[in-house]
Amino acid sequence: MKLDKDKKIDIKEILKDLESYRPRRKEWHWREGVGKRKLHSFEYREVSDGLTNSVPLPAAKYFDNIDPQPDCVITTEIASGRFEDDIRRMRMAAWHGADHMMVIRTAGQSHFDGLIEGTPEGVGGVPITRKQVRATRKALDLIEDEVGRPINFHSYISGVAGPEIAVMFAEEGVNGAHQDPQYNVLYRNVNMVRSFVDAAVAKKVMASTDMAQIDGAHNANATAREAWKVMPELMVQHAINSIFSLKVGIKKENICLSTVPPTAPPAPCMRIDLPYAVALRELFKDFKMRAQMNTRYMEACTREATVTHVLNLMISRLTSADIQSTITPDEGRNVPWHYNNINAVNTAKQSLVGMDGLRDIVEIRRDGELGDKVRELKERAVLFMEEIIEVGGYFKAVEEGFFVDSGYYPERNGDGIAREIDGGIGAGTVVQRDEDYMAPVCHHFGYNNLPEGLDKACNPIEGCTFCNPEKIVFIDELDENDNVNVRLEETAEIREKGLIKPEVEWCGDGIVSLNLFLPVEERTAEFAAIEIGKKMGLEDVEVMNKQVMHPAEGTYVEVKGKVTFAIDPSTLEIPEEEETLSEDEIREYATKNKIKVVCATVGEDEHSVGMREIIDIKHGGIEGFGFECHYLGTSVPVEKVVDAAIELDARAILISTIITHADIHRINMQRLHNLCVEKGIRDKVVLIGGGTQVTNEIAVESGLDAGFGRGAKGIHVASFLVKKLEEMEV
Ligand code: Z98
Repeated sequence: MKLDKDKKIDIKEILKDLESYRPRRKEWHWREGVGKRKLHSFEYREVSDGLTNSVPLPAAKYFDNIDPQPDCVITTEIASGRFEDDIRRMRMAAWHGADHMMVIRTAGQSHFDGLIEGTPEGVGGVPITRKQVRATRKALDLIEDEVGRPINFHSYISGVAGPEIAVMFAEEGVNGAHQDPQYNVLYRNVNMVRSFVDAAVAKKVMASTDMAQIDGAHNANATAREAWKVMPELMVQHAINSIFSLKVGIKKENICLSTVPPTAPPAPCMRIDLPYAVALRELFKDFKMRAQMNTRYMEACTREATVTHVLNLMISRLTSADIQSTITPDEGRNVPWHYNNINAVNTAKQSLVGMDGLRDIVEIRRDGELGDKVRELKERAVLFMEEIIEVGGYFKAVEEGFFVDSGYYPERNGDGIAREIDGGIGAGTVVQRDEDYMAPVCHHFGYNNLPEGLDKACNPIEGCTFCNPEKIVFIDELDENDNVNVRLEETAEIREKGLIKPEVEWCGDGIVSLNLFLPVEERTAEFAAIEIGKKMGLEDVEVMNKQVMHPAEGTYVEVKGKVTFAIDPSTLEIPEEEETLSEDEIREYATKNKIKVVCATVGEDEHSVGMREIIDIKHGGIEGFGFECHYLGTSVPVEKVVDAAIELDARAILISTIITHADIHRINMQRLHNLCVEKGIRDKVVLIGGGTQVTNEIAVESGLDAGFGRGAKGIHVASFLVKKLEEMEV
């Protein structure tokens, strides 16, 4: 199976024969070809191998459409709740440069005490099941062929079913996972002993397939009231999980610290966040850094979130992050939109490429303020660790509420999260293995009374599921109503007839957004916006974002709602697209042939702006492509324009006519054509009319070669001129 870039991914095809699908790769993949390379006329220093298929940044059209890929892995977090739509978003994200698909789990999955099956719909993420994972991995295998780069698939190993999930991930080719027992203890209230025992089992399994592991320290940052005060604790949390993972057998290069710049503007974030990132890099040398953007202070404004992200990216560049996470402002809006994922991936790609080689010209000053802060942070973290040992170890420290305390250690505010050693989910479920305990499976953590002389632990059972995947039991759907087949059936008409319905996260969801400025105060604006949405025919109208422009003058509001109709593409009348020549082709022709053009606003018309936009180099006008333009001004008689063309030996005449009263625009265009015929130059000059009411049709009917109306740009006119002149030469 191969994807066709002009066709949508066929989910039914992905679901076919899933029971026998095996992942082609299990290990994590860093980008290849990292280093220097030349693209267009630039020498890049921190890029990696390019993609075979991609969508470059919008401005790439000025640079031969190059699409340099930064050196670090770029993540997109996906949380729609329906895996069949997640897959489509992953494909879009991969084309824009994401190679790490992080799939958020449905709310509450950490409290399931075993694996769940089928493809139920989730809330705020997808239920992670074998079928969902296998189908996604299969789709990603096809997507990586399409973009020409391995893609890492990632989710979470947490909750009381952590070890089971780890095994399933290792079997199914999930390449990375969050795994940190402290997360369970602090945020999921899983018993601490159970959580650490489970973690050892899960980490051992993760190590067996070279999965990358991300820790959970950033959650303290996202939870603490004043996130910048938990910096010493974050380092302690990183240290506990990292050393634990290393001891269980995960390679250093697969252990990633989840680091988040702790502050965001209006805080002077660089002076706080950069020393923190430098301290981490130094303290955790040789481990990997997964840089996540700050979401603690994220509101629903995409602009604000993007600026914070870019500031975070500068820190990533300066401290060489290995994985760059991107989260969208949807976190603040509770709707994960396809294009906000893509925008966030592009923000990372754009910023990292824009800051390529920055450290070659800008140095981080280790002396003075930054160096002092780095040292201070390390000291606070080491003191924190010493106090943990002093009180009797990690479990005791948790019982005493050491973690997520809002004091800047060693200051304490007494508001940390405290847990009991014998409390929480799964308390009392850990029992010591009997002397004759035996589990004939590979990569099993801890004591195992295997018979002597075995070359593989699973020999007595002729292979475990890691060694013999045929033994994996694939369970299809368990719920006849809540599954992918039912959902696909509901949207079948859209796919089969190719109907067009707006969409933000799910096929056919019909959601659209409106941007409004309402000249009233905030609260009135909010309710007026909902009313406007309803009057426009939208259903389920909600305000997603509002921002006061001025308390009395007005409010900016973003609204979402649903449309109930679909468009049948066969009913659309789409005019054929005029192909524009490239800027280089136009420039070469115009300069080589020294093309002169006479331009004027004709009749009794004083408008000059439109014509100047088409001519002036500043606004992308035709003189920028090398045409020699002779602008005669406004209210110029048509006769004078034609005489000037003859005198200058011009190859084209551009007239602008804005006024349409009594059809004067048509009359002027006809007069231009007739005069050129009379004076014997009609077959030598290209005649073009322009103006807000002019269309190509009207201009051609009036005897000219082309007409350009609203929205026309210099390049359109220039391209037409070259094509027409070339045609006239033949
Ligand atoms: C992220 N956007 O880091 P549940 N384990 C760890 C986690 O950090 C998380 C989970 C498990 C963030 C997402 N992190 C937040 C260490 C979640 C998730 O309980 O199944 O939701 O576990 O990518």
